[in-house]
Amino acid sequence: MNITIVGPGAIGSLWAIKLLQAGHNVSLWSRSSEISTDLSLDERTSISFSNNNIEKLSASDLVIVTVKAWQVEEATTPLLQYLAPDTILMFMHNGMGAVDEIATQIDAHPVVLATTTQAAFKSDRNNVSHTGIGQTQLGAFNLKGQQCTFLVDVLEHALPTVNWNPKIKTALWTKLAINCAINPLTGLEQIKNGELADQRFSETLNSIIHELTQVMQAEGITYSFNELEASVNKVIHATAQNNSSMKQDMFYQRKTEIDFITGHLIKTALKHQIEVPTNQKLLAMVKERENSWNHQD
Ligand code: KPL
Repeated sequence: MNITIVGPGAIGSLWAIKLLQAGHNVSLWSRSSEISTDLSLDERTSISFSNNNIEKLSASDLVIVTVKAWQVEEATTPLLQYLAPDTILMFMHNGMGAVDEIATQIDAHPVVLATTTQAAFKSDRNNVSHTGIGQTQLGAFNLKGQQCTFLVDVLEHALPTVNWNPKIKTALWTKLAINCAINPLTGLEQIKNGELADQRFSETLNSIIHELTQVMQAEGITYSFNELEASVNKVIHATAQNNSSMKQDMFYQRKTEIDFITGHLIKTALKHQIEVPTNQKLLAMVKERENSWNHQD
């Protein structure tokens, strides 16, 4: 297939290399003005990808957008004019709500949502490490997206394991719940994920999870408090040594994904008239920190 990866950060670069090694024609689209980008995975020989090539973009069968949730609109909409209507758009990022914001603009295309627990780290613009083996779930965003189950084979061959989930919303909410529990606290406290197992966080984590359970239930996703707590604890232990994406963003004083993680939870809670004070407080604290950097600029 002809595949373009939009936003080759850590996860995008990992998929670019794996898909190319699986035999596909892969090119990149990024903010950089260079016409080619060398990427090397786990310190092996570097591979040269063409970057920002309109001809290759126009010939794409599949465009995988791996930018952060808050960059989805600005990264995707300028590219639509170059795409054929049958080009498949796949979005893979933390958080929810970003694709809904551009739903009407992209509805002519088959649209697929992806969520992954593969972990990757980019030490600089050319080097990516595959730091954790995970699982990728795909599901349809629109009617045309339902015809794209074959993508499971394409992606599975490149970087297993990949599944089609007809209830992708449940998978996205489950990941969102884990991010709501782990990301703001690790970002604000600048601690590794594993430190959340400490007793001093149990009360806050309990109320985050309690609020999540209520909102998810209202959305038709029935997780009991105990089930959700178990899922969160499992990830805290499995990724104990990880620096969460929000911890890293806040360390480098970059804009965080909070609006599409905790922010999405709060928006949904409002819709159902559910009170979520703990999550609201965490959103306010992360925003306050973000604003303090902007004032310094
Ligand atoms: O997705 C993550 C992130 O850091 O954004 C978790 C699951 C919390 C792993 O670090």
